[in-house]
Parts: sequence; structure tokens; C-alpha cells
Amino acid sequence: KTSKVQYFNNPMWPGEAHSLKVEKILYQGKSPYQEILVFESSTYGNVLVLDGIVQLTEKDECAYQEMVTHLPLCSIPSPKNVLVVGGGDGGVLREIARHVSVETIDICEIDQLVIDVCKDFFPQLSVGFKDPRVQLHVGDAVDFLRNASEGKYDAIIVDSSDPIGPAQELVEKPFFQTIARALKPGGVLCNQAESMWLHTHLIQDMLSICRETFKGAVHYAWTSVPTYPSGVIGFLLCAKEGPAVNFLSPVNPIEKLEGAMEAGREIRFYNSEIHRAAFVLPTFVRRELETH
Ligand code: AAT
Repeated sequence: KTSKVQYFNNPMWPGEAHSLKVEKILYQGKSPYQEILVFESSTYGNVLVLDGIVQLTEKDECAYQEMVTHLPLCSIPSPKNVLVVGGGDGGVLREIARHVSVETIDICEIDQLVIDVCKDFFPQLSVGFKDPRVQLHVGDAVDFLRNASEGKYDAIIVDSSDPIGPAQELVEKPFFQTIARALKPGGVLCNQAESMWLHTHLIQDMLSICRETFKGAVHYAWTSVPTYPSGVIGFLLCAKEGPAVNFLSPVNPIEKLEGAMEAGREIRFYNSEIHRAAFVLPTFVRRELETH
């Protein structure tokens, strides 16, 4: 009874809930940061849930991980040093590995238990950790970025959970300022930016912070993920001042990268046309975001 009440009262999507049929509970545990649940669903494969919120399913994870990774990495000529914030499942690492230009991949995930559990139940994602370019840092990304060297990264991908719990500070201005500092001139950020159907104010706030912080370019893009609330999720693409970045059309198209479409596992969602389409916004969203 209690969990049902909490379900409909999640402040991120009050009054609604989404259900998947559970075939079997595979794991249930609690880390110092969150409750972790993995179950086998009837129609979406294995599902990772943190604090009652679906983070990924095997069926539709491609629509999120491929977009959050290739939107930024295909927008710059030759990404070399990349940082992932969150992303303990390894899916974003798997996608970055398709880019042969990349030399180092740092990942800062707060929760070691998420990493361990995903190694057991999501081998197709955690395979990302096996790439020799990957260096894992377990800790709070807020501290990690505060201490990161200036101008180190070509791209930073913030694959973080919703801003309740450990990811709270990841939507605040000081965090974005440390990201801008850690980027090279012309470096890019792709930040998980919630749903255009549900989170207008949060998106507007993040957008104004980013427009103040990143002088190169700031755009909102979106993708369809059936198991996220409202079925869509967005990204904020930001470029630091320096060499000009045009996110709207990929300068480093995935189709031209040697072996990228197949590397380990074939690309299922992303391509250059969907990259361009991701920045096309519905009229109501355009109106809501243009003055912010
Ligand atoms: N790729 C799957 C999608 C995720 S997982 C988000 C990850 O961010 C989690 O593993 C969580 O432990 C980690 N995280 C949260 N806060 C921090 C922090 N402060 N520092 C480092 N890592 C953190 C996101 C799905 C989005 C769902 C949208 N509804």
C-alpha cells in the first residue's frame, strides 16, 4: 500500500505511474546512496530501478545511451579525452568505445554497488568497463569536477539520475561552472535534461544556467524512451567558447567512423539523420524555451 502511494506521489511526475509486468525479481539491495532493484520484465528484458525509478531496460536503453553519447561526440571533429558522470551501468562507456579517436575515458560514478550489480545482470552494458581506455573513479561527481584539471576534456557526458537524492547538486550552477572549467576551449557537454512534457521549469532553469555558463552554444535535444516517464527524455548540449561547434548537424558522422556501427554490438538507434531530428522541437517547447 505504502509503495503505491509513493509511486503516484513522486514529485517529478505527480499523479502518474507506469507499470511493467515483473516475471522475476533478480536482485534487491541498499547501498549508502539508494535502493537498488533489478527484475526481469515480461516485455522489456531486465530492468534497473534506483529508488523506485526505472533507470534502464534492456529493450530501450539504446535510445538513451546512444543519443547521450553520440550527440556530443559526433558534434566535434576528433574527441580525445572524455568524462562520464554517473553511468555506472557501463552503457555510455560501451558507446564511447566506438570512437577510435578517443584516447582516455574517465568515469565518475558515486555508487560501487550499481557497478557491481550491473556486471551481474546487464553484461551487454557493463562490457563498456572492459575497454582499456576506461579509468573508473568511484565518488561524488561534484567533488571529482571540483578537483579536475582545467581544460582537460573534449567532452563531458552527464548520465545522471533525477535531481532527488545523490544527483541533486548536478543541476545547480556551481556544478555547471566546474564542468565548463574542466572542458577544453570548444569542448562540449551533454547533460541528461528530463522530459519536455513534465519538467518545463527544471529545463528552463538548467537552460538559463547553461546559457550563462557556456558561451559557445546551448541547445535542447530529445529522444523517445518508452520506459521513462512520459516516454521521452531530453538533453542539454552545450559548448564552451573557443572553436565553433554546430550541434545541429554532425561534423564527425558515425557512419564514417571506422568500425563504429558494429564495434562489439551494432548500433540500434542513433544515426546522422536522427541526430539532426533530435534538435527539432515541438512548437510549445520552442515557445517555452526561447525566452529562457
Ligand atoms: N545509463 C543509465 C541511466 C542513468 S543511471 C544514473 C547514475 O548516476 C546512477 O548509477 C547513480 O548512482 C549515478 N549518480 C547519481 N548521483 C551521482 C553523483 N553525485 N555523482 C556520480 N554519480 C551519480 C540515468 C537515468 C535517467 C533517468 C531519468 N528519469
